[in-house]
Amino acid sequence: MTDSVKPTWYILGAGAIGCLWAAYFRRAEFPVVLISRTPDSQSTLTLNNSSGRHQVDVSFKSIKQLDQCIHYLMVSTKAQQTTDAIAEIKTHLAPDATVFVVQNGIATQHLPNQLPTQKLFAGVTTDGAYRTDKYTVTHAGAGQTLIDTLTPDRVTQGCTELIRQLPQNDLRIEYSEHFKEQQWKKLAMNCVINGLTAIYQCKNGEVLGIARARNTATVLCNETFKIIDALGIMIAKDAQALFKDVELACQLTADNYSSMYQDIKHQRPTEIDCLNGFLCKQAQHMSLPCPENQSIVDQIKQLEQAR
Ligand code: KPL
Repeated sequence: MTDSVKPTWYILGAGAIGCLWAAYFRRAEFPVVLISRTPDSQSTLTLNNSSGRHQVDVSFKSIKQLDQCIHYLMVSTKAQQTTDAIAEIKTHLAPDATVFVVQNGIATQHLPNQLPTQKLFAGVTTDGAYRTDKYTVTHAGAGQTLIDTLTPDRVTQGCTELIRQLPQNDLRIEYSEHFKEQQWKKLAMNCVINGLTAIYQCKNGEVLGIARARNTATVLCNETFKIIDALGIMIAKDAQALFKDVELACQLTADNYSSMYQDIKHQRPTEIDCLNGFLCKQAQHMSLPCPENQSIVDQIKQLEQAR
């Protein structure tokens, strides 16, 4: 493929991150199809970011409406939906398609078996984004997206070949040599920020200013660090360093509403089982106590049920 020919990216999961990337793909002149659950006649997305308000044209399609073979697929569904979403779209994928999964949580290990011939990449992002309606997304915190391949045996130039096909002008996208550690560190940060912002119903930049939330964040960092450390994964020097990482993420995405806050607000299922719930399971396997993360799970489940 020559540099001037930009591939069409299909995006499965039209939430905040899916819409954000769709808008940036379009600004970088890639054709984009956003795959949504139901057929949609809409063809524009509005993006609000630090440089203003931008309208981009995007094609919306349901899986049933897909009539072309997909060569480039980004998956930005909720962590718990990824396996089912990929199963649904699998027959539309070219055997050598590039599939790029950007999600919270750790559950990407099984994907090479689910898609045995495609080139798979995973990403973790600290970009903060929220939608004010289905077609309007705000980029509320400029973070970074770290990527790595999940199938090194199926790609020739590792992540460079993927990065060339991504919107690099507006987003910071980098290959990470220590991707596994980054994925776990992001999980740890999500275990602290997401639940607390949903419970205290505040923006990321406000949560550590609430005394009780700050105290809970400190004990959550201690517990989370111990569990991940016991798994032999080095995400930070110590629990204090993890707290500093959380603090920085909150500052960088100060104006953002975390994905869990948004899920509770819009009465959608949250990712709690793939975040704090997942961490509690790891702790149980090692017979380690996990009361702080369990308490976040319980409080979020209560909020989900209160719908
Ligand atoms: O990953 C996020 C999320 O909301 O899920 C952060 C980085 C905390 C941004 O809000």
